[in-house]
Amino acid sequence: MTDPVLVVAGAVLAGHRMLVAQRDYPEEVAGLWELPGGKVETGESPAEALVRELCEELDVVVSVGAALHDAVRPKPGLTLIAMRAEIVSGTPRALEHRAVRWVDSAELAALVEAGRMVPNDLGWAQEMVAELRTK
Ligand code: 523
Repeated sequence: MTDPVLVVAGAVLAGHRMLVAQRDYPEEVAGLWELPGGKVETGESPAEALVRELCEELDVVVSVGAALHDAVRPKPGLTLIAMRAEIVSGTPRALEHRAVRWVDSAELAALVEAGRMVPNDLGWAQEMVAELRTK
């Protein structure tokens, strides 16, 4: 049996906007937008993994807050969680993605409606559409 994999993604917030990143691979999801993040490594907490991943992928330092509501289990042995985060230093740039952009509630809703978010992130995107609308 392979070890269970936990992936942590960041709902990086600034004012009434959230950061989304455009995947470059694999082919099935290339061009679609996601909450950036990656696999939690042995010995790391999810928050520590998110800090490391967003530094590697976006060249920013973040502080990590509360988890979003839903955990996603696309297949046995793979669990995805998302946590709120705020940038402490740096300006995000796409080191491993095609692009990054800040979206407000309406822009995020438009990505969802156009089928341009990665399928695993749809529940989180919907949660954040509602949350960003209140900011
Ligand atoms: N997802 C996903 N949504 C999402 C992330 C960050 C990841 O559905 N917002 C999925 C995609 C992969 C798995 O989680 O099935 C691992 O994500 P990935 O590839 O971003 O993780 P890394 O960067 O740790 O993995 P490597 O590309 O292998 O280094």
